[in-house]
Amino acid sequence: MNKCKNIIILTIFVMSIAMLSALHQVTNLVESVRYDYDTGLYTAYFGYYNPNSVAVNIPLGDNNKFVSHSEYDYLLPTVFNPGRHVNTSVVTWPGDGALVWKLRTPGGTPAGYATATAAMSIPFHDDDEDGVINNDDEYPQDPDRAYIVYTPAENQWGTIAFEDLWPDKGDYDMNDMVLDYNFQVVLNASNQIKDINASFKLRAVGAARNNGFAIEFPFPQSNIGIFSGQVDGEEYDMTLSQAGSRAVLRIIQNTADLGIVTGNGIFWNTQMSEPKYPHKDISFIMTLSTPIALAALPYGAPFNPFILVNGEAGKEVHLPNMPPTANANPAYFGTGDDTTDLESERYYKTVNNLPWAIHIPISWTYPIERAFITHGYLAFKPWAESSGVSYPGWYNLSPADQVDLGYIYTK
Ligand SMILES: [Ca+2]
Ligand SMILES: [Ca+2]
Ligand SMILES: [Ca+2]
Ligand SMILES: [Ca+2]
Repeated sequence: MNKCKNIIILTIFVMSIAMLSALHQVTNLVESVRYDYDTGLYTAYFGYYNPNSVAVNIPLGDNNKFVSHSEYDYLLPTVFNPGRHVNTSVVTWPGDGALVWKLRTPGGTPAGYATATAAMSIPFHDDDEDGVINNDDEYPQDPDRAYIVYTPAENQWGTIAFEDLWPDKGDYDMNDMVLDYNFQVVLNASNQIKDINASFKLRAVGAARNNGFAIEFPFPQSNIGIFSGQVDGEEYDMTLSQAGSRAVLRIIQNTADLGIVTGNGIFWNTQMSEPKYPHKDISFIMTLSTPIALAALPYGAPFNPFILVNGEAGKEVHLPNMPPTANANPAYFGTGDDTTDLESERYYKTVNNLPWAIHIPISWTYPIERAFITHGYLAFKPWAESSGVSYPGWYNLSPADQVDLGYIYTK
């Protein structure tokens, strides 16, 4: 019995060694250093890249510390999630010597320390010589990057919500897929897009159908140099493809793929009587091989998002006034309640201009299952019918007389 136990322990020990030796070193880096003229203090932004598919724990101490500045050690991460993470430590210091962060992954290859050094940046110098002075440059050490444009704004979420019964209005509850988003578009000194990074929170799936979610970008797939996607901190296989001259990124293959089960009258985060599940964190990073001028694009962030109804490749539902991709099946256009007409560039609206998808610059409180959006948000219909002229703030929970909370998911 004891021998058997020893063998098991030995096996586990050998497996642990094998797993450890397969670990790659987590690398740390300085994203930027800023100088504040008012306070005379410097602020360093650190990040890291964990190339492993698992999170790596590195406690503070010899393997994870600032050299000669241990007073800031508490700001360092100790859990390193897979993938690239930016601005994970923000340290403001008086410039009494460089901040040097040393990091060693136990058992990681290559062995030894990874080092990230934040030197005092002279604010009006242009260290990377990209034409943007250090203090205006979000990436003062990177000549390929200078600015970040956030949509809807830094540290703010917007919402995209879909109705999947298109081309019919159906129950028009606009909660069949609800995602919050924040886009970070990184520009070089010439205002050309270098990276497109995005974060999403999948908040609701009020659909019996198993829908997919994708975004079309106004440039070809061949211009995407680096790409990776994640769901809940794990690598997730998002597929890139080409539709006509544009790239399509399938972010969610289908909602069942994310472990979301609906049906038999039960939906995901749209019924007040059912449990509320934590949202799914979804993100991607994309780097373009050849930067393209932001001003030359037909549309910017959040670009051209759409759902694929029941995962059907050609059955796309886009925001109003946004075109279908070249892969959409035109047989649906102009059927049911839809009045899409490609020739006159009229897309995804009813005859009264009601849409099947909406884009809102805040994290929106959406309707409950099978409640018409027009019943929950009384100003929605006149807003849509006026093509956005009347009631531009229709999506807010105030004033109270424009909202019926009995039809809204407030859980
Ligand atoms: Ca610069
Ligand atoms: Ca730069
Ligand atoms: Ca619906
Ligand atoms: Ca629904």
